Amino acid sequence: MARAARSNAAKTKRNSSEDAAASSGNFELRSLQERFEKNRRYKAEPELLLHLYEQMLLIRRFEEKAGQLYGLGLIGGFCHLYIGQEAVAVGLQSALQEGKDSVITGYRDHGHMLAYGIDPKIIMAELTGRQAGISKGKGGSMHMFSTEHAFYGGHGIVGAQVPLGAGLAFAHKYRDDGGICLAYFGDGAANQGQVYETFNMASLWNLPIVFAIENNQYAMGTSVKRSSAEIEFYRRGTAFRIPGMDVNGMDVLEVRQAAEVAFAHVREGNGPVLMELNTYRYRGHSMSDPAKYRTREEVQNVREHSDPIEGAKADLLKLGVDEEKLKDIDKRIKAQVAEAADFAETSPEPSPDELYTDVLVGSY
Ligand SMILES: Cc1ncc(C[n+]2csc(CCOP(=O)(O)OP(=O)(O)O)c2C)c(N)n1
Ligand SMILES: [Mg+2]
Repeated sequence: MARAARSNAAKTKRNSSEDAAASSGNFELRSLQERFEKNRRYKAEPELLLHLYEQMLLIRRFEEKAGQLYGLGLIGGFCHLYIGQEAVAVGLQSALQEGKDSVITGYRDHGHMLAYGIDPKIIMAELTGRQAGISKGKGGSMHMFSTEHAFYGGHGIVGAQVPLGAGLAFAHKYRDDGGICLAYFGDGAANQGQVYETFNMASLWNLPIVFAIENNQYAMGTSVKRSSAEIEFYRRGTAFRIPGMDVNGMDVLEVRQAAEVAFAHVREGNGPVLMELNTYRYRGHSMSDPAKYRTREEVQNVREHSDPIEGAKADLLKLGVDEEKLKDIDKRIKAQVAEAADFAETSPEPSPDELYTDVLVGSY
């Protein structure tokens, strides 16, 4: 009783216009999910679907090649592959306005760069530590960056990109440039405290940000069931009045449709949205993962029944696209990736002078 009285007293500290805003009908936790459920799949023209298919296939072939180069010792340090998750970056980023909107993610970032149409050669050159790489060969797999594309990394510290993403969203709002920020993070990162501090501030300040949780079911060797009290990650914004969306991240058209709904909401000035993209990584956490925490059958089952590329292929065939055409696309992409690997193996390493550039030194 005393507790209720205290909390009521605290509430009266708000002024009446704040109260009106807080209790207005604008906040409906399930409103976006309901809108999205009316029509879960984007109605793509065959040309667009073909384009999304090509992008997903490019990521798959690129990552397979990166895995091989790693095995040959040509890539040093960490390397986290995105195989299995392709529909997430491709579906979401296809609905962004490139250069105007900003993107930020963790260390599993090659696919997000490729989804933006960034040249595979300079991404592969980054992996092999060459001067021509997108971070001049000094960032490697986890630290890809391109201000030109408003792509702000590539972060090795789990969860760090979430508050940084809120900063980017704050800049969009402050500059009134009409952009939104798409901040990706994993199911493991979603258990960090800084994520919820960010949710609070982003919601309070009505920031134009989409929080995209790529739930690939594992954080290193720990399954979401072992680590998380609430495994419906899209509900995690509830306490902060952030509407959530539960999306099948293995279906590129479903991801695209959800993006349409979420991005429009954020662009209209309604504050953040939290999307959970349910997906799966086929490879280990990084190249050094022995994968003892799951069975081969589990992985095989997802590959056979939910593969995003096979799904898009089936849709294309239904739309009357010729199977031969799809085979030609695969050949072309394999050649493009082989060329990127050649470039990455043969282009020069950064000169020793580069040790002294892009380093922040200053007194505070
Ligand atoms: C602050 C911090 N803690 C721990 C680590 C070690 N670490 C690297 S990746 C990872 C798991 C993160 O899993 P998740 O967020 O689900 O992303 P995923 O790797 O599945 O894409 C951990 C614990 C780190 N890099 N940074
Ligand atoms: Mg994960």
